[in-house]
Amino acid sequence: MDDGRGTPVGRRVVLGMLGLGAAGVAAGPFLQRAVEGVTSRAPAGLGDLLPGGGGFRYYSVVDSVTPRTAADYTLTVDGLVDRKATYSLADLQAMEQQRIVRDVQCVTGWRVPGVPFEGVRLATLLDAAGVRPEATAVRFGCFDGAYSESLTLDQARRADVLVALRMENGPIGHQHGGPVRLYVAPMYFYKSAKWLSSITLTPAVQPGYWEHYGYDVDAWVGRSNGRDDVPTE
Ligand SMILES: Nc1nc2c(c(=O)[nH]1)N[C@H]1C(S)=C(S)[C@@H](COP(=O)(O)O)O[C@H]1N2
Ligand SMILES: [Mo]
Repeated sequence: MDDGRGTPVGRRVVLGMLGLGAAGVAAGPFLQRAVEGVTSRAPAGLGDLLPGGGGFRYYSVVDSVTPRTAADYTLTVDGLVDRKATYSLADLQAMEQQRIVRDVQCVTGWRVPGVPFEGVRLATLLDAAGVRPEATAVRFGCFDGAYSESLTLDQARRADVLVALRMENGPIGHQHGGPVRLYVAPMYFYKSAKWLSSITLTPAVQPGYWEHYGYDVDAWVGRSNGRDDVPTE
Protein backbone atom coordinates (compact mmCIF):
# COMPACT_ATOMS: atom_id res chain seq x y z
CA MET A 1 0.00 0.00 0.00
CA ASP A 2 1.39 3.36 -0.87
CA ASP A 3 -0.04 6.79 -0.77
CA GLY A 4 -0.95 7.89 -4.23
CA ARG A 5 2.55 8.32 -5.58
CA GLY A 6 2.28 5.04 -7.42
CA THR A 7 3.82 1.67 -6.88
CA PRO A 8 7.32 1.85 -5.43
CA VAL A 9 9.85 0.77 -7.98
CA GLY A 10 11.42 -2.56 -7.13
CA ARG A 11 15.12 -3.13 -6.86
CA ARG A 12 15.12 -5.43 -9.87
CA VAL A 13 13.40 -2.78 -11.92
CA VAL A 14 15.88 -0.11 -10.87
CA LEU A 15 18.83 -2.34 -11.67
CA GLY A 16 17.17 -3.40 -14.88
CA MET A 17 16.81 0.19 -15.96
CA LEU A 18 20.50 0.64 -15.31
CA GLY A 19 21.23 -2.34 -17.51
CA LEU A 20 22.73 -4.37 -14.69
CA GLY A 21 20.05 -6.82 -13.70
CA ALA A 22 20.88 -9.75 -11.49
CA ALA A 23 24.53 -9.65 -12.56
CA GLY A 24 24.88 -6.28 -10.91
CA VAL A 25 23.60 -7.66 -7.66
CA ALA A 26 25.72 -10.78 -7.87
CA ALA A 27 28.83 -8.67 -8.41
CA GLY A 28 28.54 -7.58 -4.81
CA PRO A 29 28.48 -4.53 -2.65
CA PHE A 30 31.09 -2.51 -4.44
CA LEU A 31 29.27 -2.37 -7.72
CA GLN A 32 26.05 -2.05 -5.75
CA ARG A 33 27.48 0.97 -3.99
CA ALA A 34 28.69 2.45 -7.25
CA VAL A 35 25.17 2.15 -8.60
CA GLU A 36 23.80 3.86 -5.53
CA GLY A 37 26.27 6.65 -5.91
CA VAL A 38 24.98 7.35 -9.37
CA THR A 39 21.30 7.11 -8.54
CA SER A 40 21.25 8.35 -4.94
CA ARG A 41 19.43 5.20 -4.02
CA ALA A 42 20.03 3.16 -0.93
CA PRO A 43 21.06 -0.36 -0.06
CA ALA A 44 17.43 -1.19 -0.36
CA GLY A 45 17.78 0.00 -3.91
CA LEU A 46 14.60 1.96 -4.25
CA GLY A 47 14.43 4.91 -1.97
CA ASP A 48 11.31 6.73 -3.01
CA LEU A 49 11.24 9.91 -0.94
CA LEU A 50 8.31 9.70 1.43
CA PRO A 51 6.07 12.71 0.88
CA GLY A 52 6.26 14.82 3.99
CA GLY A 53 8.49 12.14 5.39
CA GLY A 54 10.91 14.51 7.06
CA GLY A 55 13.90 13.11 5.23
CA PHE A 56 12.99 9.44 5.43
CA ARG A 57 13.16 7.37 2.32
CA TYR A 58 10.85 4.46 1.75
CA TYR A 59 12.64 1.16 1.35
CA SER A 60 11.45 -2.27 0.47
CA VAL A 61 13.27 -5.07 -1.28
CA VAL A 62 10.01 -6.38 -2.71
CA ASP A 63 7.59 -4.65 -5.04
CA SER A 64 4.67 -4.67 -2.63
CA VAL A 65 3.86 -5.81 0.88
CA THR A 66 0.37 -6.85 1.90
CA PRO A 67 -0.52 -4.70 4.92
CA ARG A 68 -1.28 -6.27 8.27
CA THR A 69 -3.58 -4.65 10.77
CA ALA A 70 -4.17 -5.12 14.47
CA ALA A 71 -6.65 -7.85 13.51
CA ASP A 72 -4.24 -10.09 11.63
CA TYR A 73 -0.80 -9.13 12.96
CA THR A 74 1.21 -11.65 15.01
CA LEU A 75 4.80 -11.78 16.21
CA THR A 76 6.31 -15.15 17.04
CA VAL A 77 9.31 -15.83 19.27
CA ASP A 78 10.79 -19.27 18.62
CA GLY A 79 13.99 -21.22 17.99
CA LEU A 80 16.28 -21.98 20.93
CA VAL A 81 13.82 -20.95 23.65
CA ASP A 82 12.06 -22.75 26.48
CA ARG A 83 8.69 -21.14 25.79
CA LYS A 84 7.71 -20.27 22.24
CA ALA A 85 5.31 -17.36 22.15
CA THR A 86 2.96 -15.59 19.77
CA TYR A 87 2.02 -11.99 20.46
CA SER A 88 -0.84 -9.99 19.02
CA LEU A 89 -0.49 -6.24 18.61
CA ALA A 90 -2.70 -5.80 21.68
CA ASP A 91 -0.42 -8.13 23.67
CA LEU A 92 2.58 -5.97 22.79
CA GLN A 93 0.71 -2.73 23.51
CA ALA A 94 -0.16 -4.03 26.98
CA MET A 95 3.51 -4.42 27.91
CA GLU A 96 5.76 -1.74 29.36
CA GLN A 97 6.80 0.74 26.66
CA GLN A 98 10.23 2.28 26.32
CA ARG A 99 10.73 5.60 24.49
CA ILE A 100 13.99 6.44 22.73
CA VAL A 101 14.77 9.60 20.75
CA ARG A 102 17.90 9.44 18.58
CA ASP A 103 18.97 10.37 15.08
CA VAL A 104 18.29 7.83 12.36
CA GLN A 105 21.24 7.18 10.03
CA CYS A 106 21.05 5.26 6.76
CA VAL A 107 24.27 3.74 5.49
CA THR A 108 23.86 5.62 2.21
CA GLY A 109 24.21 8.94 3.99
CA TRP A 110 20.83 10.40 4.84
CA ARG A 111 20.15 11.19 8.47
CA VAL A 112 16.96 12.25 10.25
CA PRO A 113 17.46 14.09 13.55
CA GLY A 114 15.71 13.20 16.79
CA VAL A 115 13.21 10.53 15.82
CA PRO A 116 11.07 9.17 18.69
CA PHE A 117 10.51 5.42 18.76
CA GLU A 118 8.43 3.60 21.37
CA GLY A 119 7.98 -0.08 22.00
CA VAL A 120 8.84 -3.13 24.05
CA ARG A 121 12.45 -3.84 24.80
CA LEU A 122 13.57 -6.84 22.79
CA ALA A 123 15.28 -8.09 25.97
CA THR A 124 11.88 -8.34 27.67
CA LEU A 125 10.57 -10.68 24.98
CA LEU A 126 13.76 -12.75 25.08
CA ASP A 127 13.51 -13.12 28.86
CA ALA A 128 9.85 -14.11 28.59
CA ALA A 129 10.76 -16.83 26.10
CA GLY A 130 13.63 -18.21 28.17
CA VAL A 131 16.71 -18.20 25.94
CA ARG A 132 18.50 -21.54 25.94
CA PRO A 133 22.26 -21.63 26.60
CA GLU A 134 23.01 -22.82 23.04
CA ALA A 135 21.64 -19.60 21.55
CA THR A 136 24.16 -16.90 20.64
CA ALA A 137 22.16 -14.83 18.16
CA VAL A 138 18.73 -13.63 17.11
CA ARG A 139 17.30 -13.70 13.61
CA PHE A 140 14.44 -11.43 12.59
CA GLY A 141 11.91 -12.38 9.93
CA CYS A 142 9.57 -10.03 8.10
CA PHE A 143 6.12 -10.47 6.60
CA ASP A 144 7.31 -8.98 3.32
CA GLY A 145 8.59 -12.52 2.77
CA ALA A 146 12.11 -11.45 1.81
CA TYR A 147 13.96 -9.26 4.28
CA SER A 148 15.81 -10.56 7.31
CA GLU A 149 18.16 -9.21 9.92
CA SER A 150 20.18 -10.54 12.84
CA LEU A 151 21.90 -9.47 16.02
CA THR A 152 24.17 -11.21 18.46
CA LEU A 153 22.44 -12.04 21.73
CA ASP A 154 24.49 -9.38 23.53
CA GLN A 155 23.42 -6.74 21.00
CA ALA A 156 19.82 -7.91 21.18
CA ARG A 157 19.74 -7.51 24.94
CA ARG A 158 20.76 -3.85 24.83
CA ALA A 159 18.28 -1.41 26.34
CA ASP A 160 18.27 0.65 23.12
CA VAL A 161 16.93 -2.16 20.95
CA LEU A 162 13.15 -2.14 20.68
CA VAL A 163 10.31 -4.03 19.12
CA ALA A 164 8.78 -0.73 18.10
CA LEU A 165 5.05 -0.03 17.95
CA ARG A 166 5.27 3.73 17.52
CA MET A 167 7.49 6.09 15.56
CA GLU A 168 7.36 9.89 15.33
CA ASN A 169 4.72 9.95 18.10
CA GLY A 170 2.16 7.84 16.26
CA PRO A 171 1.48 4.27 15.22
CA ILE A 172 4.02 2.98 12.70
CA GLY A 173 2.43 3.28 9.27
CA HIS A 174 2.63 0.57 6.66
CA GLN A 175 5.37 2.26 4.66
CA HIS A 176 7.60 2.56 7.71
CA GLY A 177 7.17 -1.17 8.40
CA GLY A 178 4.18 -1.14 10.73
CA PRO A 179 2.40 -2.18 12.68
CA VAL A 180 5.63 -3.45 14.27
CA ARG A 181 9.25 -2.96 13.24
CA LEU A 182 12.57 -3.52 14.91
CA TYR A 183 14.48 -0.45 16.12
CA VAL A 184 18.21 -0.81 16.72
CA ALA A 185 19.19 2.68 17.87
CA PRO A 186 23.01 2.45 17.71
CA MET A 187 23.21 0.82 14.28
CA TYR A 188 22.63 1.81 10.67
CA PHE A 189 18.96 1.81 9.86
CA TYR A 190 19.12 -1.34 7.73
CA LYS A 191 19.24 -3.28 11.00
CA SER A 192 15.80 -1.90 11.90
CA ALA A 193 13.78 -4.54 10.07
CA LYS A 194 10.36 -3.40 8.92
CA TRP A 195 7.19 -5.54 9.02
CA LEU A 196 8.65 -7.66 11.82
CA SER A 197 6.94 -11.04 12.13
CA SER A 198 9.38 -13.43 13.82
CA ILE A 199 12.19 -13.46 16.34
CA THR A 200 14.18 -16.70 16.26
CA LEU A 201 16.98 -17.64 18.66
CA THR A 202 19.77 -19.30 16.69
CA PRO A 203 23.08 -21.06 17.43
CA ALA A 204 25.04 -18.53 15.34
CA VAL A 205 24.53 -15.20 13.57
CA GLN A 206 22.92 -15.58 10.17
CA PRO A 207 23.74 -12.55 8.04
CA GLY A 208 20.69 -10.56 6.98
CA TYR A 209 19.45 -9.54 3.56
CA TRP A 210 21.85 -6.67 2.87
CA GLU A 211 24.69 -8.34 4.67
CA HIS A 212 24.78 -10.97 1.93
CA TYR A 213 25.79 -8.10 -0.35
CA GLY A 214 28.66 -6.98 1.85
CA TYR A 215 27.21 -4.62 4.44
CA ASP A 216 28.55 -5.16 7.92
CA VAL A 217 26.73 -7.47 10.33
CA ASP A 218 27.99 -5.39 13.24
CA ALA A 219 26.55 -2.16 11.92
CA TRP A 220 27.45 0.44 14.57
CA VAL A 221 26.86 3.95 13.26
CA GLY A 222 30.23 5.60 12.67
CA ARG A 223 32.24 2.43 13.30
CA SER A 224 31.32 0.16 10.41
CA ASN A 225 30.76 0.04 6.66
CA GLY A 226 33.80 2.25 6.19
CA ARG A 227 31.86 5.32 7.34
CA ASP A 228 32.57 7.94 9.98
CA ASP A 229 29.09 9.26 10.81
CA VAL A 230 28.43 10.70 14.27
CA PRO A 231 27.20 7.78 16.44
CA THR A 232 23.46 7.53 17.18
CA GLU A 233 23.81 6.05 20.66
N1 LIG B 1 11.56 -5.42 5.72
C1 LIG B 1 12.43 -4.44 5.39
N2 LIG B 1 13.02 -3.75 6.39
C2 LIG B 1 13.91 -2.77 6.10
C3 LIG B 1 14.28 -2.49 4.76
C4 LIG B 1 13.65 -3.25 3.73
O1 LIG B 1 13.90 -3.06 2.52
N3 LIG B 1 12.72 -4.20 4.09
N4 LIG B 1 15.22 -1.52 4.47
C5 LIG B 1 16.11 -1.10 5.55
C6 LIG B 1 16.81 0.13 5.23
S1 LIG B 1 18.16 0.03 4.23
C7 LIG B 1 16.44 1.32 5.79
S2 LIG B 1 17.35 2.73 5.58
C8 LIG B 1 15.20 1.42 6.60
C9 LIG B 1 14.26 2.43 5.95
O2 LIG B 1 13.13 2.60 6.75
P1 LIG B 1 11.95 3.54 6.23
O3 LIG B 1 11.43 2.93 4.97
O4 LIG B 1 10.98 3.57 7.36
O5 LIG B 1 12.57 4.90 5.97
O6 LIG B 1 14.50 0.19 6.74
C10 LIG B 1 15.34 -0.93 6.86
N5 LIG B 1 14.48 -2.07 7.12
MO1 LIG C 1 19.23 2.15 4.60
